[in-house]
Amino acid sequence: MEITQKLTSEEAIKLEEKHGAHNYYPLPVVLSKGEGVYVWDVEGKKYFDFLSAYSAVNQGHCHPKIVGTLKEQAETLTLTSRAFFNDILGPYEKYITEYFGFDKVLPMNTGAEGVETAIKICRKYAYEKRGIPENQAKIIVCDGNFHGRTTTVISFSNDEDARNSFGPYTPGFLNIPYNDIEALEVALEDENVAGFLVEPIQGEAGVVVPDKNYLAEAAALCKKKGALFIADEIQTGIARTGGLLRVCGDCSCEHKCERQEATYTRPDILILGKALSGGAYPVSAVLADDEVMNVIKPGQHGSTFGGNPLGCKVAMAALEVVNDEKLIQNARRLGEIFRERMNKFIETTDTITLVRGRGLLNAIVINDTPDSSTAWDICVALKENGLLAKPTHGNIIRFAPPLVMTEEQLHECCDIIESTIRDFK
Ligand code: IF1
Repeated sequence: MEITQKLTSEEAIKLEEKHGAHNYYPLPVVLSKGEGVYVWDVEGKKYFDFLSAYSAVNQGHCHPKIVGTLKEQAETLTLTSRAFFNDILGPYEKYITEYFGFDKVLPMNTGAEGVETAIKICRKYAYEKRGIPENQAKIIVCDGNFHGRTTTVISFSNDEDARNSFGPYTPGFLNIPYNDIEALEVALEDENVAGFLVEPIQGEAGVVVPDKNYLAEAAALCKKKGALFIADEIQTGIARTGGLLRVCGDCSCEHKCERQEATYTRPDILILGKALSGGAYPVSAVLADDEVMNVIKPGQHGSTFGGNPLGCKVAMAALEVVNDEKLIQNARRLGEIFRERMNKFIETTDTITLVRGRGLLNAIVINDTPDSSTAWDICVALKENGLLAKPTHGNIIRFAPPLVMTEEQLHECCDIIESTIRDFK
């Protein structure tokens, strides 16, 4: 395999240091190529990718079907804006709404834009359909949430780094503890509550999986009060957690998922992003039924790039890959193997205390304080041993490989993780 060595890692890092805003603290590895579950650095060293660009490359790096579609459409038509119709948007809208079982879709680009869109729809629905007085709508959100980085979205974050010194903040949000159904019930007593925005598994918080019936009960409570249940499946959706969506829960409706007749806790508004394009292009989407989506009229929301033919074509290919390669079933099966192996390993080591997750969205908790550097140091050691992962919240390491991984590769990765941790320090 030919690797073009234009820059050394050190040179690339220096360029970013000098010319880029310092808004990230990356692991010191410079990648220049990806294929399936693998990425290569500029020196040609090969790694297993256990981050998958925060679950955007569920279909694997540079998937040939997705890249092929991208190339073909890029040579045909990329962007028209929504001032004109294009011949891909309509077929895409039909495809994605049938795929997820909603009447309508509103296409956007990034996850945060999807969340903003959902918030706007929810507020407008509250004023126009539920008689909540203008400017009084409140949306319930959870402590520990991560929904993106816009000024409105960080207004209801508890992450000091993400929030501090970016005020004044957008009002209209009510924070409650995650996975606390009583707290939701109390919060919903407020007459002006328009909706409940929730991650079905909290990613940034460290892959926090709620109790079995939490999402179903939350959806039922919202329905009773007329509040909209808004699921942010930007990270958990598109097969990552062993269901088409995480709100599919732990049911065993795999055959239904395959037929796209999901019998899941149905959100009133569903937000998708990341793997909707397989990581090839920024594509996000907000789905809802007519009753809700029809509150948006011409001129009230949009985006230059949202619904562009290139993104739409790529998204259709990316969703087809999920079916073609049975990624839901693979994520579920490999996830069980991963947690089983880690649970066995935990019995033999003091370095990790817990493994948790669903499908191939998992995390291990390191036996040290959140302000220690142990998790970071383990990730650096993992990198040396050919596996890339990133710590979250100090002492937690998230493991989220592409869903195209084979069982054999997963065992090889577990071997690397176990030996790295065993040999650590
Ligand atoms: C960064 C975390 C992951 C998300 C959910 C919306 C968005 C995200 C549930 C916004 C984005 C990313 C963004 C990335 C870090 C990352 C992340 F660690 F911060 F929490 F994945 F776990 N809803 N998550 O997870 O989507 O606008 O970025 O397309 O550095 O901000 P976006």
